[in-house]
Amino acid sequence: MAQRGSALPYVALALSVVALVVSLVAFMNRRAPAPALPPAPTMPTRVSLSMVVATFSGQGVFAHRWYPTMIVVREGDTVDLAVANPDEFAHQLEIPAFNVKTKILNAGDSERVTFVANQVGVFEYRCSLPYDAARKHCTPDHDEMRGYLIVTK
Ligand SMILES: [Cu+2]
Repeated sequence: MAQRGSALPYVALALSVVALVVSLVAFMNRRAPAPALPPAPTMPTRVSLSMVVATFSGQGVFAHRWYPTMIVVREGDTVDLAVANPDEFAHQLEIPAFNVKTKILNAGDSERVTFVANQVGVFEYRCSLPYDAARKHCTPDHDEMRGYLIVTK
């Protein structure tokens, strides 16, 4: 009977060892805490970009686009665009949702436009000068000269 009673300490010791091993394995596999992200800016910022008429050609394709084709800003940002037209045809940038429109940009012209991105959403910008070959206004791919301004919260 005394032998039966003496087994309990060994069982307790074995369980303790198992618990210690489990704890050690868990401790060694712990993950490093994720680095803290910088706080999101709360004050509106100014986004200054140069935008150009870009011409792409090759493999039978000849295309004109406003470059960059996509701009992402935060609501409240002041967007400052230096718009240039190095193309040989005239173009005109328009962002209807923000009442932004450059003058007609003839070959080599540039103009700076500034506006506040005061509404959230996805907004199109495009060339507002219809294709007119005789006047060297825009190009046959006029309708493709579109890009998107994305304004996030
Ligand atoms: Cu155009």
